[in-house]
Amino acid sequence: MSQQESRLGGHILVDQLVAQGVKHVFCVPGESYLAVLDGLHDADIKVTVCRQEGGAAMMADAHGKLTGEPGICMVTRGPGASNALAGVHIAKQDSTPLILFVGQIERGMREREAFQEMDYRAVFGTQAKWVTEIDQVERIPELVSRAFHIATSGRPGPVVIALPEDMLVEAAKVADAPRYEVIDSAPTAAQLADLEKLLAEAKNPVAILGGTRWDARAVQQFADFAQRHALPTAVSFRRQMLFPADHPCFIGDVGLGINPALLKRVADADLILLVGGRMSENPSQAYTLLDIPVPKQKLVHVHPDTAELGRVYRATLAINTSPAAFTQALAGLKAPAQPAWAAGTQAMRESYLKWSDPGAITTPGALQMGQVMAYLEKTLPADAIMTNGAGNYATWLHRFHRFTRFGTQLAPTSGSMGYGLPAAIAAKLRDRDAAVVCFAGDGCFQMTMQELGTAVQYRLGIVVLVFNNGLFGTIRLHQERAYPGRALATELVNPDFALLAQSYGGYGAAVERTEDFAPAYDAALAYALEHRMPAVVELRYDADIILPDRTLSQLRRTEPVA
Ligand SMILES: Cc1ncc(C[n+]2csc(CCOP(=O)(O)OP(=O)(O)O)c2C)c(N)n1
Ligand SMILES: [Mg+2]
Repeated sequence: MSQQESRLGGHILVDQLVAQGVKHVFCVPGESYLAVLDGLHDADIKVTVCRQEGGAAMMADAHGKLTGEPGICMVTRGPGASNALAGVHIAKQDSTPLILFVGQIERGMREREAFQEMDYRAVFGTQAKWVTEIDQVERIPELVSRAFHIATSGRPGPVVIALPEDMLVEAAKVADAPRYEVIDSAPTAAQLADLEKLLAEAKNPVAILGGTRWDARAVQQFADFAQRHALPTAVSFRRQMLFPADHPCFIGDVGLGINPALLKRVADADLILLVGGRMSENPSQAYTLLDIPVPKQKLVHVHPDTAELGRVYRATLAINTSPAAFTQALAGLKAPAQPAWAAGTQAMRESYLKWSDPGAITTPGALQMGQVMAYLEKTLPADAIMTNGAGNYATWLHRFHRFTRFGTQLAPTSGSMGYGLPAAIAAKLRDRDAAVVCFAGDGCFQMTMQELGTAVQYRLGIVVLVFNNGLFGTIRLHQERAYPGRALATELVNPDFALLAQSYGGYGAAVERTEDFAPAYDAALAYALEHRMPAVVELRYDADIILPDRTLSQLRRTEPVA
């Protein structure tokens, strides 16, 4: 649009999105931002109308995770913004670039508690990297450009922009801002020399990969580096896609339910190379794995945000750069001819292979979860995108699925229930040829299952596996551990999920026995592909199954911890 022409605020805003490279917006409409919707009417931007703002914001987060570009979400004021907070919190904890646009009351009504009025700076102030309200229509290009830079640079995260309704219908003559550029830095030659020296002196190093600002090339470059150094490499909680599980140096994930041998391996290391991650509560095993503030292991911490370096752990060597820039510099590092730790890497690798073998798992009841996972592992294509929310069911995915490619995992490190379905929708909208499989607990699924309507509306052939144990199982597990026999508020009366899916126009089947899983899953997948409609397979399994290696009743018999 020519900068000589006068444009409506809502149209200027949409033109900025186009100028910043936005191709997709996730929204729930509201009367507060009609002028923006009007701008989107003629723009070259796909608009996905969602059923609830929490789902919309989660889709935007998933889009941000897959592309590295800010996911865009638009919601109305008060109630819409409140629902969207669920996704903003995920984007913060997951370091995902996301921009949430919120309709706002007219400027002249502020401070009267007008209809659905909220102070967005106060409401989102602790969750977003930046919250602003655009008061002058002429400043839309400046502030939107800034939002893209903030969301993507350093440690990526969410930005919230409130849009007063009357500002959006004012007109102005302003120029569009050019497309944003992600700000990066590179490790210095001195830092690389220090790293080379630390590696040369190490007897028992380990790498842990986490965070964002990775891409497929960075993953490959680190994998090559690990190979040259025979460096045992783990990934952080729910960051499995950062290192190929079929690589001889991959030794597992440092998260919840960690392989005890891996825990020991990290604790015993003399050098930890932490790339992109923060070693927050879950990977650090509730801040017990590394000493605070000075770990006994030498720590090389690579992170794109200076505020994260030295925040909890005092690193031996802190490098302020993105994983993508860091891995690019690794090719120049000299590798020791025959690292002393190579045999240890192989031993840890063997431990991982055993730990992640679903065939070795036996569970109570007629539906063997180990066999379910074994079948999926046999049939899933390497580029299948796997999504999940929160609940013990996710353990099956994260322990037994061998993630081998970047861009195949959408999992909230924030432990947000309800994430799997919206994430699967965002993944499929982006790549309609991709195989997309969502893992959802019965509790988890019911947080956002109304987005099945979105999946049907856009004809998205995703497969959803609903792990139905009739429980908020994770919480029941905690109750049985801490207050044995005193369960409350953790049992669920559920709908027939297969019928529910059918009522939406999708495919639905329920499975109760191991031998029925493969045909039901195959039929669901075939239906999803042929009809381009969501397919739900409900797994009804024994509620005693809570962990791959322990049942609820076993946990109940142990001593209370409280
Ligand atoms: C939005 C949200 N609400 C509550 C919780 C606390 N919580 C964590 S797991 C869980 C139960 C999950 O139940 P389900 O999805 O059925 O999985 P299961 O543990 O039974 O396998 C709850 C309530 C959470 N993590 N996120
Ligand atoms: Mg459950």
